[in-house]
Amino acid sequence: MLTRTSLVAALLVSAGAPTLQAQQCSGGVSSKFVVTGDVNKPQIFNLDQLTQKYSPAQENVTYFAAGSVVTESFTGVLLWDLLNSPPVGGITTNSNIKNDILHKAIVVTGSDCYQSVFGAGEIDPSFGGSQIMVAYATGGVSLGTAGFARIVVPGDKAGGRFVSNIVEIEVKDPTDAGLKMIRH
Ligand SMILES: Nc1nc2c(c(=O)[nH]1)N[C@H]1C(S)=C(S)[C@@H](COP(=O)(O)O)O[C@H]1N2
Ligand SMILES: [Mo]
Repeated sequence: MLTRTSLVAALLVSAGAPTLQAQQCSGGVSSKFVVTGDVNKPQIFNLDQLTQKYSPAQENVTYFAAGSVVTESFTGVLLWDLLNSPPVGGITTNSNIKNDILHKAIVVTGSDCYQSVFGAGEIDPSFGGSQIMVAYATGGVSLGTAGFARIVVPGDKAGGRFVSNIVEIEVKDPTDAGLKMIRH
C-alpha cells in the first residue's frame, strides 16, 4: 500500500508539480498523520504513539465556533514538543543563517485539505512560546468526528486554526533564505 508521502512522491514524478487538489481531500475521521519536511526524522503518528511517547499537556480553551461559544478541556502534546523530541528530533536549520528557526513555517493539513500555517518562532519557547497543541482528547474522551488529533490554539478568539482530522504536519521555509544569507 502506498503511504501518503510516497503517493505524493509518485504524483511528483508522474504529473509534475503536485497540488493538494491532486490528493483525496475527501474528509473523514483521521487515524494517523505524517510529520514531514524540514525535520530530522519524518515520522508517522497514530493515537498510541501520541499518548505513549509524551507527557500529556492539558489546556482549557474558550472559543467561537460558527458563532457559538465553546469551552473545552483538551489533552494533547505541545506542537513544539512533538517536533523537537524523539522520534522527530527537531526542525532542521542552517547554522549559517541567523535564527533560521524564524524562517520555518508549519503547515497543518486536515483530511478535507483544510489548512492553517503556524510560525516556528511563534511556538519556540525562546521566542513566542505559544502553547499550540496537537490535542487527542477533550473532556477526557477521544475527539470523535474531529479525528484522532486536532490543533488547539489557546487564546484564539475563533476556532478557525483548530485544524481537525490532521493528516499532515509539514515544516518548510517559505523565505528566499538562499538569496539573502549572503547578507548575514
Ligand atoms: N479539518 C478541518 N478543521 C477545521 C475546520 C474545517 O473545515 N476542516 N473548520 C475550522 C473552523 S472554521 C472552526 S470554527 C472549528 C470548529 O471546531 P468545533 O466545531 O469542533 O468546535 O474547526 C476548525 N477546524
Ligand atoms: Mo469557524
